[in-house]
Amino acid sequence: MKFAKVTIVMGSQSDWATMQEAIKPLEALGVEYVAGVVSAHRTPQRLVEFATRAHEEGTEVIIAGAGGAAHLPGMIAAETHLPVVAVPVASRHLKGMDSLLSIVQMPRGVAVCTQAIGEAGAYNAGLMAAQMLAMKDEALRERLIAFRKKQTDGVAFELVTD
Ligand code: RP5
Repeated sequence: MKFAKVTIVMGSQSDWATMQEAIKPLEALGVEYVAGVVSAHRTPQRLVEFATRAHEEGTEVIIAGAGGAAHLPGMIAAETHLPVVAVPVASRHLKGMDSLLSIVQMPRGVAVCTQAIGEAGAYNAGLMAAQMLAMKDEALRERLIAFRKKQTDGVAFELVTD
């Protein structure tokens, strides 16, 4: 089991196609990360070990993605005080509505920071994790501000027409 400042976990190897979007902003902003598989249902003891060790192992933000009966983010949040940024992975039959509703309807007192379904949600999870770390990391904050400015500057007003 590996840990980094941002530790990304997902319910299955099959989630990686979606969850790999999370590493794009982290790499662009120079944030250390690691990614692995923790399943709420198939590896419940790994989930408890991961969530209870994460803080002492140096993790500051957890990104957790899962699909279907997506209990991973909420169960991790139940076992740690660290912020958990959640990604509902699109499922085959219900297109991720099951994942979203499983993740977002947390009971009062245990919070997760739920993103959009799918790749944009995974990307934004990486961005949100960087924003959280930037609150106490001035150099990262400067890179984040420059990153956002570049994005803004890249949106042209005029439409490209023939
Ligand atoms: C969930 O079941 C995983 O997060 C994944 O989105 C979904 C399907 O997993 P596999 O059957 O592809 O391993 O637990």
